[in-house]
Amino acid sequence: MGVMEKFRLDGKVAWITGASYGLGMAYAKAYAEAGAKVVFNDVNPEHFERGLAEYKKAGIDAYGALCDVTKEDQVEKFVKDVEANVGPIDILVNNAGIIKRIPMHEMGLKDWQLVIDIDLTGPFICSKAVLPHMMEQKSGKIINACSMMSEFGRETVSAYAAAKGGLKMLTRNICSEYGQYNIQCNAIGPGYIATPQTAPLREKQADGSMHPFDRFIRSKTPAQRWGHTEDLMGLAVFLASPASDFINGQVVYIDGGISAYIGQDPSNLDESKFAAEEEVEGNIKVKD
Ligand code: NAP
Ligand code: GCO
Repeated sequence: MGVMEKFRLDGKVAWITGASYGLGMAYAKAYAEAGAKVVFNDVNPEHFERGLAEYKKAGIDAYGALCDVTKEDQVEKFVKDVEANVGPIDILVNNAGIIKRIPMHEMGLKDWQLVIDIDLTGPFICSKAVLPHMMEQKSGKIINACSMMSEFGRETVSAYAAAKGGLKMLTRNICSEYGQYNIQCNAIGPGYIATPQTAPLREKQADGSMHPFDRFIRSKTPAQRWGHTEDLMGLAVFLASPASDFINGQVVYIDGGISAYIGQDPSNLDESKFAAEEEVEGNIKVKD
């Protein structure tokens, strides 16, 4: 097999959880371009329908259904349904995730539990559902959505950091337990990417100036910009493809250099440099 062919996903069935928009949809579009049949789920019917329409518009024949990743019965039913209508799942991306930005001493147990359920227990439930087939066919790829918060803490995101730190270890454990079946489990660790999840951190202030967190992130990032969903597509394909068959249990950070850099004084940033870029990102800045 030629080296470029090793990046192809022809004939593979790729399930991306929570892929009606955002990073999940970017992964799904990349997989479709690489030859895979795309399968996705979501919980919000309106977002799901809009996602389905967007795939159709992009010329992608995606198969989807409503399914909550925290509900084992729904996930099992979804996987059976996919196996019957599309085929067994070769690639799983545990993408669905939420964040609650609440100081820990004010966070209710319900919010804590919801984040842990979706961001950590969801990947356990979905991985468990696809592993038997992957073990039987002696191949499979599981890709988890880690984060800067798999390594670093920050104010207000205790549950998210606990879940994403746990997900890093679940990644290593799936690798340890199922590597013998030629199953690779790795994680993508995105830095700060412009999606609806991070839109509140980039919103302009009432006086038109940059959000302080936007300034903070750019000053922490050598590239001085937020990531775009397209920045993650290459890695997502690589980790799903035969080109990464001997990479297992790794979190690959894709963060414009944040995790290598101590950062600079935010007041040194030249805000006018970013004005044009804001317009490009405008369409994904606000979650409806
Ligand atoms: P996003 O824009 O908020 O999208 C998250 C998706 O997950 C949505 O489609 C959402 O559906 C779905 N979802 C939420 N709860 C679900 C559930 N119980 N069952 C099924 N689907 C569910 O997030 P994103 O920015 O694309 O991020 C995707 C993943 O990457 C997340 O795990 C996130 O933590 C991680 N990540 C993101 C960044 C970043 O900077 N954006 C950085 C590092 C890691 P509905 O909205 O329809 O409910
Ligand atoms: C936050 C952000 C992050 C990012 C991402 C960083 O409030 O700090 O939402 O957690 O989304 O996970 O890698």
